[in-house]
Amino acid sequence: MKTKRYRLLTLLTASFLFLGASASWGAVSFQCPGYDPGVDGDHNGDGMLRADDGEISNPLGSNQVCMHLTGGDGFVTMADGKETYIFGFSNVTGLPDDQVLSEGILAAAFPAPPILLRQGDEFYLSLTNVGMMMRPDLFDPHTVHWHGFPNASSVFDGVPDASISIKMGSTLTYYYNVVEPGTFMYHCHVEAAEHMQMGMLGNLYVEPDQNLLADGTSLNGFIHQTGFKYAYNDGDGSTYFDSDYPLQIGSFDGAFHDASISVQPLPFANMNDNYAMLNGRGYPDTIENNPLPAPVENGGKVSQFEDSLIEGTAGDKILLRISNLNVTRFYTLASPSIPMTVVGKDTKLLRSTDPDGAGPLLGENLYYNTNSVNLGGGEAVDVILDTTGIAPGTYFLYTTNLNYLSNDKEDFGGMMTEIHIN
Ligand SMILES: [Cu+2]
Repeated sequence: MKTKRYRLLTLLTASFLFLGASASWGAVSFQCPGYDPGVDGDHNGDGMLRADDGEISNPLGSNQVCMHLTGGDGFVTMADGKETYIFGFSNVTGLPDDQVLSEGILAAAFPAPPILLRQGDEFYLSLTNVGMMMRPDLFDPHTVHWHGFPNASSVFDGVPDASISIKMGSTLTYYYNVVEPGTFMYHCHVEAAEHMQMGMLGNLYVEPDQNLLADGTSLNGFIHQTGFKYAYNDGDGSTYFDSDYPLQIGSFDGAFHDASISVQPLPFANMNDNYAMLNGRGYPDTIENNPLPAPVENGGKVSQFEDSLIEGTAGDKILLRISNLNVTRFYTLASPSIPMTVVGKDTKLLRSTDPDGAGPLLGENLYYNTNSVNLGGGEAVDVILDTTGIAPGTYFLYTTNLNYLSNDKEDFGGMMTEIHIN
């Protein structure tokens, strides 16, 4: 009884502190230089504001891109129907500052909103910490750490010990000069084992210059054709693809998430994931080509936007941008029917440097063919599926850790999706 009363008192005190804090700090501020909230907006609905899409009136440069995220909590629905408590990011780009708290609270998305940039972009990312609505006793800060990004300034690196972390009710704008293409990923770096297990993980990748040239112009001796897309600046067209799919592999420990909402000691030493997922869903939710319905607990806010259904026409080259931000284990992902060619690893084109030092493009080609890839936390690979000669039909991409083809106790689920070839 004493404990219960104490907990209630703590919650009430924390709530008052939170309300007081948000009122007195008033610190939600979306910093996007040249952005005119009365005129500008996310016209193409990609969740970002781009100067070269005409979405920022007076940008500092033509490659300026802005985005506004919140960090907080919310719920997702596992493929077996269980509502699960998460920490996460949500996208509030372009919202008036005075609506950010109400829209960002209980809106945590899993995976986090995807970030798609182009080589040469200057990226302004504002993060507002809206607090944990279900855990007013928690005062956790959040950050954005762009994994694998060569950050010149540790201030913007998001590692709390070496930079700034963002307290409840506050906003920080990160700045990135995007110099390298490839498949990256991002996550909150505060109490990383906890905040990452709880869901603060997102897809992030950068298109290479080779995609962005005018028709007929060349880069590294390679002539560009409008509309053609490549994974890297390969100089020979060998990373060409028709369509690309970000695939975040990972898993949740349901008991850890339950302990987190019921204010129990967190079982770090026993962390044992029982929901293996692709883009935050277990099969068959992975092939649901729409956002999943909003969990009841979220008050109607949708939290699972990304599916993993892969579609193409026979002959297509399909690029899979696979990343793993899981905190517990390695996973293997296999495509037994459609050959995989690994062309990139951890944001690097798989090619040796040129022994003459004349340039990396002249090095030895290190691509390899396989039918499975194995990734630990923090690793990424770029895989091209070549569907030449593949008969139309349904194929599977799944983990060969066969016990993870399940949604907790429900069999035939977990880390699996379908490839539909027309
Ligand atoms: Cu966090």
